[in-house]
Amino acid sequence: MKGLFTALMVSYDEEGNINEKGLREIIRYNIDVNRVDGLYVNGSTGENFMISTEEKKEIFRITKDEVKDRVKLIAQVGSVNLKEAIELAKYATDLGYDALSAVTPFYYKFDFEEIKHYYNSIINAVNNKMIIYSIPFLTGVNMSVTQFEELFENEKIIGVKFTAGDFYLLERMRRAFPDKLIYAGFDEMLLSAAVLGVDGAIGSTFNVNGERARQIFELAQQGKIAEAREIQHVTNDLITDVLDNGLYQTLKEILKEKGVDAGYCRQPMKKLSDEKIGIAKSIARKYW
Ligand code: NGF
Repeated sequence: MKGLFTALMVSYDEEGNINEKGLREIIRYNIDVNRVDGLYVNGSTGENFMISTEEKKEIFRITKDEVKDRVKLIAQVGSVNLKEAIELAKYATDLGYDALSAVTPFYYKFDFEEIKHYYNSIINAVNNKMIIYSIPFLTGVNMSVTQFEELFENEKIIGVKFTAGDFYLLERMRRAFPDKLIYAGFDEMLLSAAVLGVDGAIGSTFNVNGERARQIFELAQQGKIAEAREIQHVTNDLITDVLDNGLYQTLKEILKEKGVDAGYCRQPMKKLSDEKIGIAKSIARKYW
């Protein structure tokens, strides 16, 4: 389960329906061109928090059907509706997903006992493994090393997707949990996280920039930091341009430039203006 996982984009049509053909094209592009080790399905990048339970299941089903066993699959099943999370965990496990992940429960200010109950309830309901999805800047949930340790007491909880810029905490986690899987979540900080010894990374921009991400990660592992830094610089020029223009919409436009039917984002995310579509096309020309 180590390596680079694309946080999979989903193609939606103009009315917001799942575009199965487009989704399959995105999956194939990630396997054949980006050559990632796996896919992280129904994360933030899949626009998961704006879609229904049935749609989440459909995306899990289509993805597994397209991938078969060619790359590893992680199913993000987290939800503030714990019953939904358990239902999705069972569904993805039955489909044969290699691991589950769940975002820390958000919106309400859940205390740690509630968070622990949430993770144990999901993972103890299935015969599978759990990767905690920690993304404090969106959820407001900040956990300490001691709290992670308490969660990791459940042996089925095998790792964490660490989407934060706190490198002191990341170093402390690496030191404390040498046998747990730690995935870097911010693509713009991949090199720094790789230097600290993460086991892999999960990223939205890998949908288009998987090749550079692999170079950064592997060069860092070989200790070739100066070379890796040059590629991270180019990657971050790209990421800065993408973030300025609208993250997921721009990644989809770049995929379209590469011949992939990546569709539109789900409302309430807005469509790009014609001007911004033009900028996205120029980003695609600039970096490839
Ligand atoms: O998009 C977000 C959240 N984070 C992703 C990544 O952690 C994947 C990251 O790649 C993810 O969270 C998910 O799909 O569940 C960023 O998009 C990237 O570093 C640009 O900031 O906002």
